Amino acid sequence: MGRKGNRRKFFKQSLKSSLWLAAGTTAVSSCKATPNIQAQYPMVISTWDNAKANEAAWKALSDGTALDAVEAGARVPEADPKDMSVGYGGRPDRDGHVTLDACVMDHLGNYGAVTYLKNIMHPVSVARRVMEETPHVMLSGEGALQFAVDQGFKSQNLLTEEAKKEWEEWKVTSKYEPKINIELHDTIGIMAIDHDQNISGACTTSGLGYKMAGRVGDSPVVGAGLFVDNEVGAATATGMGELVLKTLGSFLIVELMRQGATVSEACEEAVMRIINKQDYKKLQVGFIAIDKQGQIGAYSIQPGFVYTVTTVSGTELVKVNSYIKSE
Ligand code: SD4
Repeated sequence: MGRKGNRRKFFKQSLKSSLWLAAGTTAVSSCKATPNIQAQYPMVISTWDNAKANEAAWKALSDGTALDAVEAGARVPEADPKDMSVGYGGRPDRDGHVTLDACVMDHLGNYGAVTYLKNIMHPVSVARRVMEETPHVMLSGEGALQFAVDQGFKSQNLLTEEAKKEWEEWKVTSKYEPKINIELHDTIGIMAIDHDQNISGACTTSGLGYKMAGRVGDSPVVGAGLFVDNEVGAATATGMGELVLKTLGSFLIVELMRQGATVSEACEEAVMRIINKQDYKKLQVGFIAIDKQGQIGAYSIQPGFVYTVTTVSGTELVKVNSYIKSE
């Protein structure tokens, strides 16, 4: 059997061993504080409780690249109307418009992003097209929408009845107050290492609920919401984008790793930059990162952040240590 045949066999076995996942999402109460996972690849890791996204990514890894995997994974919450911070069903801005930010970055250092994109369910796929089909790295607003439509993406209303109802209730007081860990499906940052040990990442979000019209967060910005350096590793962020943008946490984490920090140390340092310089007390930011060998690190400001990791041994939901300890 050739290399490809061996790979397929390996993947059949690994998919089998992680099939228990397909039954549903792991309950957070059963998640572990320390993962049973040795540094290894292939692997998929995503922010929050995103087992279904990881499953889709893992499947895509069987005969695709890390880039195929992260795109496939990110598309799952984008299409899920129940996930109210990503894609279809996402919370709108103050004016009732769902506006989406997303990016992808591959092992060659290529990057593509869309910001403030309306009416397209899969911004992550549009971001990939920006990367692959244009001479640019980022398209925004009307231009991004026009490009998506030209590329064959369907334009549709993304505001679900449920999100609209919540927004109308919010309008009664119009109190702008981001909630910590508002739900366990949140912005997804997803990273994968494929069989060739190449790393890619993606990040996709509808941003902060009831944000100002025109607001763009960290998620589509290279070095803030996501950064991949195939020689070293990758990092992605979730939470209050303004804090991440002011400290460029994902780039910082990868660069610290390049200079010798462990993945965990680098994540902790990125959170400490926020703690030391910003008003963080009522806000959440969480980082997850991997190195080239598949070693995982994560850290957050507030308790309650989790990540989901999938390897040949299956999928685990893992609790992240935080600067502020739970009571
Ligand atoms: C943003 N970072 O737009 C995103 C939102 C998010 O968990 O990650 N929420 O600021």
